[in-house]
Amino acid sequence: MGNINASIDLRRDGRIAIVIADNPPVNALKHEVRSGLSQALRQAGDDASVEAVVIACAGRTFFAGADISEFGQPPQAPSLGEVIAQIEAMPKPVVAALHGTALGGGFELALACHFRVAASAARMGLPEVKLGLLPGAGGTQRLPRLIGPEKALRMIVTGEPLGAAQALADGIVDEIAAGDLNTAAAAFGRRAVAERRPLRLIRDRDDKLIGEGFADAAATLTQRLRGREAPAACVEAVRNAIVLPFEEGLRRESELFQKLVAGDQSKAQRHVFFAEREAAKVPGMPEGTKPRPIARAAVIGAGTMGGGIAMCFANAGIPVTLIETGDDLLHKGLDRIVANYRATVARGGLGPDEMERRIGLIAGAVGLDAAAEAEIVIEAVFEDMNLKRRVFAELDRVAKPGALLATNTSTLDVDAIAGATSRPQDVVGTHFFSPANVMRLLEIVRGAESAPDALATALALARRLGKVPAVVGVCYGFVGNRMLARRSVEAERLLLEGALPHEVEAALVEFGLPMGPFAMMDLAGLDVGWLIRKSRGEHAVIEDALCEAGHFGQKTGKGYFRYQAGSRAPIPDPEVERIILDASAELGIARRKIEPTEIVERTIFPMINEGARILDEGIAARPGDIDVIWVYGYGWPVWRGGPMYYADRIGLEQVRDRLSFYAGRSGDDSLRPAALITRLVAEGRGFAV
Ligand code: T1G
Repeated sequence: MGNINASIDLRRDGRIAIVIADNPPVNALKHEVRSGLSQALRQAGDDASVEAVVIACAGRTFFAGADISEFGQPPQAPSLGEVIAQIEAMPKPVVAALHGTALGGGFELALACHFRVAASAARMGLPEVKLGLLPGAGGTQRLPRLIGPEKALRMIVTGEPLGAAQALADGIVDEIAAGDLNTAAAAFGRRAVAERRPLRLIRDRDDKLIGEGFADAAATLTQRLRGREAPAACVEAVRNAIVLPFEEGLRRESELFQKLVAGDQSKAQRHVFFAEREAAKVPGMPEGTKPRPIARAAVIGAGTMGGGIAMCFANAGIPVTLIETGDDLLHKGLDRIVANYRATVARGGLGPDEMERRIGLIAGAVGLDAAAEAEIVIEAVFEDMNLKRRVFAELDRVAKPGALLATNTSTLDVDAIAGATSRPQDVVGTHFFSPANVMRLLEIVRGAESAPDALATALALARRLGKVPAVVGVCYGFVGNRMLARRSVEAERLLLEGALPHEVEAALVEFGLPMGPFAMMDLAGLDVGWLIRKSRGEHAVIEDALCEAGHFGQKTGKGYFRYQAGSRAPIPDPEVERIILDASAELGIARRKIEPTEIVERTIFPMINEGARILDEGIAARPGDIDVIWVYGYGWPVWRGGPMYYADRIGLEQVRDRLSFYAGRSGDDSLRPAALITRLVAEGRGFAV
């Protein structure tokens, strides 16, 4: 409880006024915080005994930005812009004391202060673009004036924060606090007064506003951000800083911001922001459930997935043992890891010393006994139930009591795997996505007997590995792959009825996916699915024919597309088109022109339909969990919010009616609208509303 209002306290350190905000958990700049700040600044400004002011925050971080949950609500004064104008009008030095993550509006507020003192571990940045926005409180006009347009644009378009040391080097902060932050900030204020340092505002600087190289930097930074509105708006706003007077640039920034905040893309990205945080909360998890400690890990299987998972542990500083059945396979796996790290270093994504440190955390071993010391063991062997059960039966013998036993299966029954042990309460699924050291999603599978603290341990581990967790129940393919299977069936049908692989790809890439079903299967390898179909007695007319013709995908240089050596660019293949036309003819199907709209509907609506079944069965707890799985695991465009959010946006009635139409035309009952969709439409509701 502050003395200005519930969130703001005004204290004194001699002749220094210290304004302290306290709005846990991240000091979001909600209305109460802004009005309390405004009052405190007025008070400190009017008090002749105050010679300088420090703005600081209690808790784990300086202001982490505007309160995202206030967006779309009626604006309440003072706005952040008004508080910032008040700071700039202060007749005495204002020093921002930065700790934790000074982000968005919080960092913009700091840029309006005369000086910035940071804790050594502080990070600062403008991540608004990740919410489909741009910095709306002057960041696009002040930051370029401080560090130059190119550097500013990089921070704004990537949304990535800077560490305190780099911020000092770039002249963003004036000092790194040696001891207590607020004390250092107050001392800095005192020195500024004593040395009569000019109260120079960033808004008045233009010596760094050089436009040379800006256009190239903008093109490079935005080339991979196809379909998104916010990056282009960021470029326009920063360009304005170069060509327009400050106030005009500020006015334009605000116009661009208002347009984006009211737009569909930002609403979708804000949905994903909150859904991602909700997904980490497991309904029914007993209050106070503590995760088990993990100091050491083991990974069984040094294949592509096993190697990537081992890198996740090393990247997080956790020692890991990679275990194989023989030296050859082990060294092949370790060599692949070293090659991956070397490639990252070559791209400038990692320093050579840091690479050596991480490689040093990965040990290799032959035989499961090497897993005896680990607090977590992740099995990543070939996708075969008997093999996995054998591994778990052996792990049950060697792993220490209380170790978390996890399987990286992407489809199989986790309860059946757990059943091979005497400790099913310690078994969960941890489904990583390829490449495991890159993809951010971790689908955590809750077995029928998984203990709450086993789940809590997997969730806490996901955070340590920098993954976005989503907890799902046991069923074939869990959430993501189960929905994907529906898309694959329709994708094959589209080819039989008249579409060609490049047309399906084009429609889904235009929709915003990084690639369509066929390029994705070529990347994963068609032989994997072929073997699984054979083991389940299932058939895919065209894909089976391609496999029989040796078209296994990128690994054989040909799949649904052809690939030139060293390139992943899919090239239409006349041989594939011949196989497709022959298959249609054999089935007596009269081919027809299929429009992109139909391609999108027929590949996405069946997934939404399956998502509804998954929700109804309780395999996923919330529609937002499904959205998070698709955004972080399958490249669903974040600015479309996820398949379930998308369904609500276009209207469930539309989805229901199109599904009914396609079910009727194809005779495939699995396309009939799921019971949940029918129910929600009848109640005039959507998945989330
Ligand atoms: N507004 C509202 N709630 C927020 C919030 C925010 N800015 N940031 C976090 N929360 C909630 C979050 O939902 C969760 O709630 C809890 O705080 C802990 O968050 C004008 C327009 C700061 C790095 O984009 O990146 O300023 O689930 O689990 O992992 O230009 O939160 O507990 O109920 O994420 O330690 C710009 C967003 C806003 C930063 C901390 N700022 N936040 O990570 O905790 S736009 C951002 C983060 C803006 C101006 C513009 C992270 C974090 P709950 P958490 P964390």
